[in-house]
Amino acid sequence: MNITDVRVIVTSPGRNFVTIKIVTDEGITGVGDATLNGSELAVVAYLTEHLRPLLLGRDAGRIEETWQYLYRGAYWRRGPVTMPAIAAVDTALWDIKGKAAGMPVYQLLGGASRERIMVYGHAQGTAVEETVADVGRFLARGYRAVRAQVAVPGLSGTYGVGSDGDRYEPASIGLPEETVWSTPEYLAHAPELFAEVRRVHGYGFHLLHDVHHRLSPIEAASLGKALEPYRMFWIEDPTPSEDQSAFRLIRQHTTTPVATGEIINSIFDCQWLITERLIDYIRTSVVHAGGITHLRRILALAELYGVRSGSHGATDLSPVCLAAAVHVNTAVPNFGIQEYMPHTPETDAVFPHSYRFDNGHLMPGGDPGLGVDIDEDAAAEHPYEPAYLPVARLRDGSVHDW
Ligand code: KDG
Ligand code: MG
Repeated sequence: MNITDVRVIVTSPGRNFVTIKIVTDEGITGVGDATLNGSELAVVAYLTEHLRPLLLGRDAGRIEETWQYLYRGAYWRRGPVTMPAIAAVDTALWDIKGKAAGMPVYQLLGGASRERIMVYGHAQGTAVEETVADVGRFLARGYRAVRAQVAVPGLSGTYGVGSDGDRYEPASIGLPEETVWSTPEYLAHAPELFAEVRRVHGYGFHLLHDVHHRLSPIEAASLGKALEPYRMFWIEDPTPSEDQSAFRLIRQHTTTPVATGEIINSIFDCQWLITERLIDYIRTSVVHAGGITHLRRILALAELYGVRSGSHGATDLSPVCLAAAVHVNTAVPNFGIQEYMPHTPETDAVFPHSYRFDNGHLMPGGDPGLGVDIDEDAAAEHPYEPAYLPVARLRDGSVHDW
């Protein structure tokens, strides 16, 4: 079965997504997510100008060899632009193989290790009591795990707190929004939230928090220590995750579990974090970490060191990525948790899928392949709108990690 076409589809049903559809001479097609939030067209150019010519005429069944050809065969490797492009090709080829075999992809990965995928939802609020009430709403909907974020008084645009109720969408149309950050103000305020969440809702569910790369190692260590009484499931991205040795310092000071990896795109960028047991959860995703083939390799390494998966699943990871994540999560032995922000009905209409949410879990559908598609006519009704992620500055005007 040979590849006859690679279509790259850019659509914006409420937010931007880049999707590929690989077409074969046997009429079987497969889809892959290539969305890089705020830099979408860089991936589109890499796919259309550089990868598409390499794929036409190739055997669609040779998934591993194609991965090696696109990754090892390229002198310039890794990085946030090339890896989602390779990921999309890889994901689409797994979709095709599943359809050709008449099996859901998780069967090709070794079969189901579990019946359902535990997810965490995003509670947020502009004040502690608002977030506490939002956590209650998630628990009432059956969630077993909830991430809690609260605005820091006096800071504009705190990460994780949106203006439109349920969904936090950091990318904005036009040039980047600039937000103000102050670590001392955050560190003084944040622990109050977790104390209050546990006081009101107790300890019978998993509580998570995303620091979003803002702290120095010693600041992160002190936050981890301060949160120990609240028995967090994890603190996420306490420091910028490319600085792997920072996590050693955090580890030396706190037993609060640590997660990182949503911006990591290869096994080489988290090898040391895993083998030195500096983290508890690895958040690499199908789209940003080179597809099902490469994510599986990262998780196999992680399994040896007792590190569990906790894949990124914000709404900029499309339903195609989420479907692929559900298959990987169903199969791997060391699944931990899956982030889940429901997509809008507008997005779901463009990407019909068979996975479903039920009582705090995602359930894989039984369709052959990934069980997700893109409706190209519906996609065409939502033209691309250039958008950026925000930039953070300290009060003195200097640029900080967003
Ligand atoms: O595109 C960036 C978002 O995906 C990211 O800010 C979301 O940190 C995030 C999370 O944990 O979902
Ligand atoms: Mg995050």
